[in-house]
Amino acid sequence: MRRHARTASVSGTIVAIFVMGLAAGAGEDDQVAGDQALAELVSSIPPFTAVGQYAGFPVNGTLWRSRRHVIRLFFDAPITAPQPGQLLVQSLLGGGLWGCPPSQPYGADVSASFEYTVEGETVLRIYEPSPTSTVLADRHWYVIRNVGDWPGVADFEIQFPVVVGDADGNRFTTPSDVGMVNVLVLGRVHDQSRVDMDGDGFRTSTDVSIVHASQGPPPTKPCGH
Ligand SMILES: [Ca+2]
Ligand SMILES: [Ca+2]
Repeated sequence: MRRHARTASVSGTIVAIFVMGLAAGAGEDDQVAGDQALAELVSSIPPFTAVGQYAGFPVNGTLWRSRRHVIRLFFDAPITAPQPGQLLVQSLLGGGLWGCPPSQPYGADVSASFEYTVEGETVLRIYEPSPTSTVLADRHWYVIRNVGDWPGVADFEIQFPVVVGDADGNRFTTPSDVGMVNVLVLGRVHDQSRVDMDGDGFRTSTDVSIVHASQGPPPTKPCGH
């Protein structure tokens, strides 16, 4: 029998605390014959913004690249990699007939534009392989959702704004971000480095140019989310 967990509606940290609480007192569920425990989402890099959270979203909680985005989701139990469509990647829409909530809250699913690999059994790496894709647009909000189609994983909904150039993770792209990227030491960086704006694995003058061209505030979160 499949159990559907609640949709994530609090921060990743609170979810982690709640998950630990469930583990401590999960005797009843665990004793249900034939019940298969589902892996629960615990946290992510970058930190996600929860449903209903409009302000004060976490430091480094933006997607900062112009392309080749990398997101890691951390679970409390082993997982298998989803197929496109089992995990949904969609834009957040607003402005329905009555303004809020929107009549069509989500855009088209673009999960087929990403690759999914499992690291160490419990971490899902989501990677956009195309060096030219603009599937995730600057200054827009996106959601990653499991609505029951990813086997073995509890439902969740997590949200991220794209703020290209936000190296320091404060949601704005400013001269401070330029300063972080424009340093003398150029070269190879890790795959989730926030100074690598085009995701090619290196800090170069191209990254500096991208930050220069993307100065500005974060996008407003569409109402109803
Ligand atoms: Ca910033
Ligand atoms: Ca780069």
